[in-house]
Amino acid sequence: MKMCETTKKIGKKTDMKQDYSLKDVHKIYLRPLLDLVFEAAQVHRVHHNPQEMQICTLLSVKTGGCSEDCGYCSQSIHNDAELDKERLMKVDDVLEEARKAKEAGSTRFCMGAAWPRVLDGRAFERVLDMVKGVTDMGMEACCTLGMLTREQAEKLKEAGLQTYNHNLDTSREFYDKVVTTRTYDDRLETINYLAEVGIDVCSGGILGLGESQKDRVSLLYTLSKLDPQPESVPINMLVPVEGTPMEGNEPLDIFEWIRAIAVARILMPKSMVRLSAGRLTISKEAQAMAFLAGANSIFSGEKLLTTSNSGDAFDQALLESLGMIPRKPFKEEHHHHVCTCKKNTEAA
Ligand code: SAM
Ligand code: DTB
Ligand code: SF4
Repeated sequence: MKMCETTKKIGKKTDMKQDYSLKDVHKIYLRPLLDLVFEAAQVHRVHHNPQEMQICTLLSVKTGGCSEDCGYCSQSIHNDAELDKERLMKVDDVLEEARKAKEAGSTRFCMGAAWPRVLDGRAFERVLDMVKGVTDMGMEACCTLGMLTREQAEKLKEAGLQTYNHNLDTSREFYDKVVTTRTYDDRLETINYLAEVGIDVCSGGILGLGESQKDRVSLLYTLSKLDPQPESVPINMLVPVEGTPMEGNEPLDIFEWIRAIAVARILMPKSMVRLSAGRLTISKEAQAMAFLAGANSIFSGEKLLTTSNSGDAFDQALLESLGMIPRKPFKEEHHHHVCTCKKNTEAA
C-alpha cells in the first residue's frame, strides 16, 4: 500500500533515533489527552498494521511459594493470599494447554514460574523441554521465570525461546516500596543477559501500585532507553489480590492508563504494547481507546497466571466489533506502512 505525505513524514520522524529526556517524556505524557492519543495513533500506523491484534496465552507452570516479597503478588510467601503452592507441571500437560491455546487462535504461549531465580537442575531442564515443545508446535514461546544467569539465558535460546518476560514494574525511585528482596539493578542485569544472547525482551510494568505520575513517566522513560528497546511492553493494571498489602489500593483513573499506553507507543514505536493484567475490569470502550492509542496485543483466555481474565468470548466479540484480526506468529519486522487515508485506499 502506498503512503500519504503525512504518514511518510511521521515515518521519517519516528524512524530517527529518538533522544527524549525525562522532562520531554513528562511533557508528552501531560499533553491534552486526545492530542496524545492522536499522535500515538499516527505513530502506531506507521509501524504496525492497525487492524492486527496479537493474541497471547499465559500458563502458570509453577504456582505459588515464591520467596520474593512483591507487594502485588498472589504467589509470594510474604503475602497472605489464599493460594495453594503447586509443583512444576509436566511437559505433556503444558503442551496440551499450548495446543488448546493455538486452536483458539493464540500465537504466543507464555509460561510463568513463581521462582525468584532459575536454579540449574531437573526443573530447569523440564522448562527447556516445554520451550522446545511449544516452539515445535509453531507457537512463539515466552518464559518468565525470575532472574537468570547468562548461561541459563543461552540454554533457553538454544531451546528455541523467542522472548523472555522480565518487568521493571515501576520506577527505580518507587521500587523499594513494591519489593525489597531484589533491586532494580538485579532486574536490569537479567535483561542485559537476554539482549546479549539474542532473546527478545518483554518488559513493562504495573500501574496502580500507589506510584505517582512521575513514577509512571520514569518507568516508561527507562523502558524506552533499554538498548535494544523491548520487543514487547506489557502494561499491567493492578489486580488487587486479597491478602496482599495492595488489596485496598485506590483504582487508577482509566485515562492515566490510556496516557501510559499512548506514551509507550510514542517512545517505543516498533514494540508490541500489550494490555496485560486488569482487563477484566476495564470497559470495552476504554480498551478500544487503548487500541487506538497503540496497544496491539492482549492475553486471551479465562485466566492470567492466578487471577481471572476476560475470556475468549468477550475478546472475540470485541475484536470483531472493531474489525480487528489476529496477527500471525513470528513476524520479524513490524513495518507495515499502512495508510488508511482516503486517497491511498482508492489508489491501492
Ligand atoms: N516471578 C517472575 C517475575 O516476577 O519476574 C514472573 C512472574 S510475575 C507474576 C510476572 C508479572 O506479572 C509481574 O512482573 C507483574 O508485572 C505482573 N503481576 C503479578 N501480579 C500482578 C497483579 N496482581 N496485578 C497486576 N500485575 C501483576
Ligand atoms: C506480565 O507483565 N503480565 C503477565 C505476564 N507478564 C507474565 C502476568 C499477569 C499476572 C497477573 C496476576 C495473576 O494472574 O497472578
Ligand atoms: Fe515471585 Fe514473580 Fe510474584 Fe514477585 S511477582 S512474588 S518474583 S512470582
